[in-house]
Amino acid sequence: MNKTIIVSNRLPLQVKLKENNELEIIPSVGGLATGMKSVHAEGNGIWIGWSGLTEEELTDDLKDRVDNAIAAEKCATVQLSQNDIDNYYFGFSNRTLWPLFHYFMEYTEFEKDFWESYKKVNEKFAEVVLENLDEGDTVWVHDYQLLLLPQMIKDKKPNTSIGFFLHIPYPSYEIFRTFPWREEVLHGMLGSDLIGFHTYDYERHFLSSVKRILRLEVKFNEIVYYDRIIKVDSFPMGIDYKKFYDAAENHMQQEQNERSELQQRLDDHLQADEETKLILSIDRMDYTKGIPNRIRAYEYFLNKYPQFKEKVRLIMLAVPSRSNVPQYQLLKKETDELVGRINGHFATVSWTPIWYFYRSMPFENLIDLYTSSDVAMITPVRDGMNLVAKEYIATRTNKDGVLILSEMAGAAKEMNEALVVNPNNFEELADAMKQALEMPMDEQKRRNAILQERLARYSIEKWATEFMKSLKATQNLGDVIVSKRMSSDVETEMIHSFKKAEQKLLLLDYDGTLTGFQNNPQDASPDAELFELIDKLNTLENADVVIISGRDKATFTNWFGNHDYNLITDHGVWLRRKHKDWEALERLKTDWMVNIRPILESFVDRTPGTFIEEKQYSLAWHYRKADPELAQIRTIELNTVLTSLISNNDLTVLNGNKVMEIKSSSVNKGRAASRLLSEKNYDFTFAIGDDWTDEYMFDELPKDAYTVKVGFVKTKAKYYVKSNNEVRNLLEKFLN
Ligand code: GDG
Repeated sequence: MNKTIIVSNRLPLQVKLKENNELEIIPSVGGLATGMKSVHAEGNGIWIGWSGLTEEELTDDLKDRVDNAIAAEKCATVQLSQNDIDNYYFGFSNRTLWPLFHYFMEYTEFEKDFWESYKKVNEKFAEVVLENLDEGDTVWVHDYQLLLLPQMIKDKKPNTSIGFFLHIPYPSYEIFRTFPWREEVLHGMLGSDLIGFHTYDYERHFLSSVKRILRLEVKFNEIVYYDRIIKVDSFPMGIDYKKFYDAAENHMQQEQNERSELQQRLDDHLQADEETKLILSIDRMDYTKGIPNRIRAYEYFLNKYPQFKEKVRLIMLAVPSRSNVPQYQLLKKETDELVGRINGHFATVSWTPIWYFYRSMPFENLIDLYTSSDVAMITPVRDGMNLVAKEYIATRTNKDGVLILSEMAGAAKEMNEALVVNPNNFEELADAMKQALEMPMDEQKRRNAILQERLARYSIEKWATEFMKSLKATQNLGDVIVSKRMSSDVETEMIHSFKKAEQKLLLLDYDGTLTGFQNNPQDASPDAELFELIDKLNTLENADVVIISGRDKATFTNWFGNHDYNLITDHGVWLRRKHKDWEALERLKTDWMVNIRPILESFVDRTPGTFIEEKQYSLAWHYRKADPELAQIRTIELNTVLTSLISNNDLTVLNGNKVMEIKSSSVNKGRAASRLLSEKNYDFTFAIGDDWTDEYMFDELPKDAYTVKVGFVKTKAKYYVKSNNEVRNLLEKFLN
């Protein structure tokens, strides 16, 4: 039975060595572990990750015991050394990616050693995944520590269906572009078939980077990546709603003597005065969570609305996190000082404005805090989702309570009924606190009823199921493209017919086919290896090898002047046969150019990065270096502007690969190819090309011709190869 392999940095369990030297495995009860429960439980599903113990901590004897104990939980470990943890985890993950993706550029460290370690550790994860992977399995990779993993798996096992989910924000292109290893990381992620984010904003930022940095075609939310289509979508992560709701219900029914010590203290406070209120704040101690801002805003609130002094208390739980990273130490210091200063300044004999806990608490205490607080103030400066906000609402079984939520948290997108604030605007925060503390009960209930209904419906299980469903659906995405991959069987058959044939014609497009696609057309001149290949092909008996291109005659004369090749240029205007001079296949007018050129110039002026190439019989507007979105708008505009002009002049607009070319309607590669075909009785024809203009050629050739498209796009060719890197190898086959 096919299984799903879940991969995350940490396994959903903790390994503890007890005093009697026995091992204790404590499964995590966190959101992700719950959400993945059904996926993990299915068949022989397995979860791969780090156990939390370094290689140095694992003595030989302990290692096997830990492995076995973990295997019993359907998990497998990736062994990491202390050095790996320092560089890959605390280094690249937490000092490079975490701040960068949360817009903390000033905290971001671009360290080559961190990056090298990150690559090495992702390889280690890949090895363990590959050891456990069988044909037909699905892999679901989680989070920013493993951005390179999808591609590492796909390279080795191309048929594996791979999903990736990012739990933190994906930053705007303007941030991401500063990252030295941006291409590698994007390619790493694109090893997936489905890439999921919490919100549409992260999704569009990612697509924007893919378009601008890798210059890939993006159609709505699908990326064309060589011969694959990758789907990108948003899946806002939910919580285990029932768990929090039920825990709160049980909590409400507790007798006095069953209550925790914390709850008893909270009760004392609440009973001291009818009017007294609690505002809750819970987060990991992390600079993205906006803790100092929140404290300062609370101070501002007490000054702006002094009537709340002695009536309200901020309970702040800050859970220790990554405390060996310097910025976290600074943050802790700043928080301690702020709390001290405010408490010192405002406290009275019977009131301290802030109760501050720097520790983690057991689940029961978390429920104590959620259920006792009238208001929850969750105001991160940047947060992928924020589950605390959702958990607070889930515990409000009477539907009372007010959530103040930062608009910078992914959760704000789906929690409109909360008081959504900009965490940097103290005025707004102070007013929101007042509004929350004074909100009429019926309004609280109305808002929370809507929030709860959504949270109950889109639970964490639903989130996981939806993701898996979407991942499964990506398996059919490739079907829209009709041509078949050039397989080794087809190659063998093709070479067989080639050898048998008496008259053979090979039509080879140049740019993007025989050479790679260059940003600058001038840079695409032929290299020595290509000359050698064409020279050899030219020695084949009874075979006419023709380079057929949209390039102009002058460029080809310059490049191939000294070589005895068959050449067709300007999309079929000029032909130069071996040993012969150039001959015109078409007689064309060019007087239309004076009218069209100024129009193109005005587009060049308004579209940075574009330029005009003037050929003998056509004008081309190249936009490969322009911003892809602007270029898309401009091509639509230019097509419209040209519509009336071209019909009057018998012109055609060819929408090629990042180029629009205006030329006479009566010329195309198809007509040129037909002309050659009519001259000899070819019984074998082969044509290869990457561009839209090559479609004319594919269309005109006989049914039994071998037509090959370079790249994975809609085409009239029968076969395709993945990229132009494969073209030369394919042509070599004719020589064997
Ligand atoms: C990342 C993203 C995204 C907190 N304190 C205690 C405790 N918790 C639990 C909460 C909640 C979880 O930890 C925190 O989740 P968040 O979503 O708020 O934040 P991150 O840890 O930063 O998580 C985030 C998330 O991934 C999921 O994709 O939402 O944006 O940064 O479940 O209840 N639990 C216990 N004691 C504590 O003291 N038991």
